[in-house]
Amino acid sequence: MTIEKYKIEEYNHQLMQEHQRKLDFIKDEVNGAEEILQKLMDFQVAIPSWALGTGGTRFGRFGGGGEPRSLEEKIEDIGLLHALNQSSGAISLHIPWDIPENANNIKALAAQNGLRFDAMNSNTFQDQPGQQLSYKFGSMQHVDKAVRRQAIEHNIEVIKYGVELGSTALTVWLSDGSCFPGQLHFRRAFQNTLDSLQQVYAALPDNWKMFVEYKAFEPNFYSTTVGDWGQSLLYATRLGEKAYTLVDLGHHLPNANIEQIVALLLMEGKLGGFHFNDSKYGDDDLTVGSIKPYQLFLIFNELVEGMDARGMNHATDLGWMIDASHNVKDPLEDLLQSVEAIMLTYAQALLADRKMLNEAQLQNDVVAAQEILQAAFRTDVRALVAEARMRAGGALKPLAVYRKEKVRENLIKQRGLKTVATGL
Ligand code: AOS
Ligand code: ZN
Ligand code: ZN
Repeated sequence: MTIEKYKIEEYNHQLMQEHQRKLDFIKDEVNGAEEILQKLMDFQVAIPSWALGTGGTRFGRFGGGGEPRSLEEKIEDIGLLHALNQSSGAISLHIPWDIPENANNIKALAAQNGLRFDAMNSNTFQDQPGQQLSYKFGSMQHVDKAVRRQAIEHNIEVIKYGVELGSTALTVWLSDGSCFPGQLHFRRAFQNTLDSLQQVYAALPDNWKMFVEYKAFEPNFYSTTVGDWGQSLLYATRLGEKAYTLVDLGHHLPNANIEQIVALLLMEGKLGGFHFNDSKYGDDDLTVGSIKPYQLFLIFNELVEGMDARGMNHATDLGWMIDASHNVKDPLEDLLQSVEAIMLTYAQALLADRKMLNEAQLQNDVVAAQEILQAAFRTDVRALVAEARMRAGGALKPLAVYRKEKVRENLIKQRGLKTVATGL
């Protein structure tokens, strides 16, 4: 299903008066509105191919229907999101869930939908039908060299698919670790993992990056072999300049100061990519900004400050992706909400008066520092984000158009009620 451009324009037209009034107000309030608008238009967040279907827990899964049945349909779904918000112009694939049978056709379809290929993801956390050796006790950390070899070869194959599609990054998330004390020799697990990663790294094309994603727990519940940013940074540093740490917001122990982690990784030039989501407890993979919007703002504040300090391009120098799971919402509606939350928070971070903040910090003026940050966080930037979207050809209110156009109902009609997308 597609939504024609003229339809989006019609919906925008109906809202124009109200929008203009709000836009005039905010443009009056903030400095550099045009510059912010341009940055918002440039900023794109990749959608993972595995977030388009209903997610589940180990207790159950309640599908909503109309889920994409193939890579082509996944691209169509993301194309739809991108048509509405003009901020989801990239797709992140997972192998073997998304093996492209014909890379040229897939590339052409993505281009038609205005999408590029973001980081490729490997999968050594599940055994696939017909797979020779099991990952039950880990992949790259495994005590058996043959299992490690299998995991290495799989990652090299993922790079090969990525090259065909024009991707330039590999994200390695390992579920390796242990469930019980004594199960694993920590140093040996680290060394085996490093050695395996080194062999994958050696197969990276020159213009590629490798992202090493960390996670505190799950599916292993006693130790994780890439468990935190310290371990990820250690691997990335040992691997070389093409290797970076990837921060997934849901992968920390409770109350971790993620903004500080981000600041230091950026300082070291070792922050490579981001997986956005939100959580109340563990790796809940909830809609971005739905639980802790102020934390998200503080993270964006460090991202903008740290990237500017290094002269980095906000839109292209880091890999931005949503990594979420949708148990009760329509996945596409949830993704629209997540992208909106990211854009709003990015806009607020761009507003923060960094010069004043720096002065307050140097004066130890704690109250002023808080006021400056909260003034930005409390600014209603919705009209700015909507304006950027409209200028790029998107909808002022993407979610409203999605509902008015009865997208889910149409997808169910086309694809059926019982379809199940590959993913988690
Ligand atoms: C797993 O928890 C990680 O967040 C991964 O980035 C991702 O969700 C996974 O690769 C998808 O299966
Ligand atoms: Zn992730
Ligand atoms: Zn995760």
